[in-house]
Amino acid sequence: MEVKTSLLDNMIGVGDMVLLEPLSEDSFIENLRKRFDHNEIYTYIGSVVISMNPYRSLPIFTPEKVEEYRNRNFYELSPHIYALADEAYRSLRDQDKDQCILITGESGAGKTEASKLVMSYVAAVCGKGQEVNKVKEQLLQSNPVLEAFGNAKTVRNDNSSRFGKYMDIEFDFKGDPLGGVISNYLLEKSRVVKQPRGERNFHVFYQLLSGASDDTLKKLKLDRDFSKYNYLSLDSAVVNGLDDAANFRTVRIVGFMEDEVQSVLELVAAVLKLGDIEFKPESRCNGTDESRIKDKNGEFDRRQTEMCELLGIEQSVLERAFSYRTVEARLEKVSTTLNVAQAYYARDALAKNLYSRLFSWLVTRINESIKVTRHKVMGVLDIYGFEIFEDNSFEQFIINYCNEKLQQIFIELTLREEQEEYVREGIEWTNIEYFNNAIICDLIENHQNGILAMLDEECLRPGTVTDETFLDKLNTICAEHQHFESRLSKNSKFLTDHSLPHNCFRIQHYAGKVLYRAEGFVDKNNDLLYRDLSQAMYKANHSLIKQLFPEGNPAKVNLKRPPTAGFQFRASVGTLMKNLQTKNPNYIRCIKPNDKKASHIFTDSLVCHQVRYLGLMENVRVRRAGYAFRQAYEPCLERYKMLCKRTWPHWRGPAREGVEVLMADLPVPAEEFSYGRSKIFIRNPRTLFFLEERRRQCLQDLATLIQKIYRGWK
Ligand code: AD9
Ligand code: MG
Repeated sequence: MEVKTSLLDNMIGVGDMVLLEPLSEDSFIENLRKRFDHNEIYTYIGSVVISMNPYRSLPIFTPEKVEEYRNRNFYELSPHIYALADEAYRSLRDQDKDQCILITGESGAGKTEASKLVMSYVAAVCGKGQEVNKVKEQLLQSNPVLEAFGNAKTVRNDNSSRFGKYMDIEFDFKGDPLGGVISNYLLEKSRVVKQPRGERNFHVFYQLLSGASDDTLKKLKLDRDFSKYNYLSLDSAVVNGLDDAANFRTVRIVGFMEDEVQSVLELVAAVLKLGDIEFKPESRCNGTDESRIKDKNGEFDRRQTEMCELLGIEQSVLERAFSYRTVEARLEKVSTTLNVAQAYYARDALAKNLYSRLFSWLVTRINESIKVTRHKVMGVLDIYGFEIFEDNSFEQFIINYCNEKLQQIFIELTLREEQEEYVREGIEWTNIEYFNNAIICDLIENHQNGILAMLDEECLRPGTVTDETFLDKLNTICAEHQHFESRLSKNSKFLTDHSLPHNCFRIQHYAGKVLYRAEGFVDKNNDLLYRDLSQAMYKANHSLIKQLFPEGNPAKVNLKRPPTAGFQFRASVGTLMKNLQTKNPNYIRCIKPNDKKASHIFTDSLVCHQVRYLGLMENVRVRRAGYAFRQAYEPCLERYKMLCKRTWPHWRGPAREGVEVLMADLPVPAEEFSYGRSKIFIRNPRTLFFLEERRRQCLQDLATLIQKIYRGWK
């Protein structure tokens, strides 16, 4: 492990924050800015990589760069995401340690790009050959497909991930890739039917309409014009710098049959058409209104017919499913008519379910083509980043909960790792104060009185359940929690804010306060699809759609409620965390330099906020608490042996003794360093600077001497 001068170069800032002198929040941010201005977007905190989003393409991801970083030690070259990828890959291959790459940061900070860089680096340096290349292609090709179906333009990010993704890449004993497994987490399906202002639906809809051939569109009975479809927002249908048509051509689903691709596209088209079915009230003789499809034999009817043709569903079956709701209780079946609002609700619920089930099916299907028996594993986690919008709903609550969990695992693992290294090396450990967000995770996920548990309790309670009753429950139970705020929590000795809107609650997350509107929580958590609709879908003469709605099979009468959305999410996040804890973690902490999606702009306040909530200062402090710097004995002796006559030019003996002789010869106080089992630990960065400065002088003296001798000879 060699300390390159680039780590200490003052012009471009220090490459490792652990070596920053003096250390303060200001100097930390100044260092990031200095480096950002010099296109140095990566900086270390020990082995953690901070990545600043440059918002433009930099020439630092070339095949030559890959070669430069290949098989080199972490600190040998200037900080780069490739150094982390290489380190993780080599310890997987050579030391048999399963790895995971944890990428965090807020929306638009560069997580997805970072995950792709790691994957492409690993693909470039691992084995070659026809079979291996095929596996690599399949693994890399899953990205554009999942991004087309799972990403969308939001106000924060033109390519925002609206689902969480964890991919295990599996390797054989030689370090050649064999395949992988992808897990997906809760797709934000509400986007299918409605998008916030300035945002779009999922990319695939726009890609299909602008990129598919005329022939394909004709088969799917689709029109190129976005404005024809209710589900596609118009105010931001075209995104600068995003070429939907070109992207559609890159979305090849490797390993899929021709007819499977056709089925997938049919379902995408069906969702669009579903959005265009409209309803009108029809008065019944008993004075109630019943919903009917608008404009019988006209335009809306035509769209419904086309949709039924695409999916092989009889029109009368679908019509009935949009007009009635059957509730089955034991042996009885009761049918009630739907009013117009309920029919729209049913239509949107069907569209959301259709799309999200199609998405999960895609992941399962991709997994089938890349799955193998596990050997060594490298996991790459790329989830949706922390989100604070003006209007935050159930989706943001879930996304932010997931980020809370990741922050928690970061805290646990970095501290644990640090502690373990000290124990391993036989060095005394001193405790560090830090903010532990376990308390916020508990507020959300506690099985008895966490917010998710209360939401589930409300959803399962008989009687009238509304978002207000849910909020009331939160107000009574969470009022005593120091990270929960509401207007009505009367007895709270903590956070009571009477200016809060009455239908909201606020959580003080590790990354900032977020105001959530309770509206829609109950409905989204319930995620109900009327049984009539799933049965109608099951009756379709279309094998893919039949597969997506197994509960519609009349032979399978299951009166048990499906688990709620929140319950499923909590369970899958729990499994993910357990999985991550068994692996050796590698961290990439992404930072967004500005809110304008622009290059060259570094907004101090925005960066400062992220540095704070990502706990980066604490991270540096933990790293420096005992000893700021550590280095294995061999490379340390190699680098500094010229500073002592007894070790220069060769030391014949164990490296550790050489380092001890060397340090004893230098004017460095003994309390400044400690000898571990395999490494020397240096307490203060200044000591390292001193060693470096001495070394530089030595080299200079040596060069002068050589010149003199050379001149003498001449
Ligand atoms: V979200 O939580 O999914 O909304 P991410 O994933 O953190 O978010 P993403 O990786 O999608 O953000 O990056 C946002 C945009 O920043 C990209 O579309 C690129 O235009 C830009 N970006 C990010 N990283 C890089 C990079 N290393 N080089 C160039 C980058 N541009
Ligand atoms: Mg992303």
